Amino acid sequence: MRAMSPWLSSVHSWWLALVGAVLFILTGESRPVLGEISSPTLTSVDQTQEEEIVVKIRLRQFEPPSVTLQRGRKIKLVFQNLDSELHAFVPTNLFVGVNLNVSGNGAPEFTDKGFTRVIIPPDGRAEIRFVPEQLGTFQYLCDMPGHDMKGAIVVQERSDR
Ligand SMILES: [Cu+2]
Repeated sequence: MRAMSPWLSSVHSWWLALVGAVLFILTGESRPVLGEISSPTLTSVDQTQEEEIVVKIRLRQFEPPSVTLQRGRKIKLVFQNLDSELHAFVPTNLFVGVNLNVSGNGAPEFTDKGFTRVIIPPDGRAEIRFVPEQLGTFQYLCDMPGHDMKGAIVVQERSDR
């Protein structure tokens, strides 16, 4: 037998699940075969779904001051500036070697070390999409002159597996 491509093999297992469901319906086997079928489906949906976490910036403070992300899970981290002045999100180490996407109406800055900060206008927002890979606590700050603003991003092991 020929080796199956990953795509074919996922179609293959999906097909097996479908056959299982049909057999269940036809034979009326007692306990929920459906539960066994739906759990792999949920897992695959979960892997593509991103989690959204919003940090509000109000009165020169990050709210909440600490957020927790799960390693390996797609995240959309949103900074929402509710003040009438500029703020910046300046990460330390969290994004070293990490692919990310910055959207919103902020002004992101990149150097040869990667993403270094994003300046967020009054009533503006910055959205950072990435997959955290490194465990730990990562401090961040706002480096606007006179602003003493700090926050933390905690990356922990996924709890759902
Ligand atoms: Cu600030």
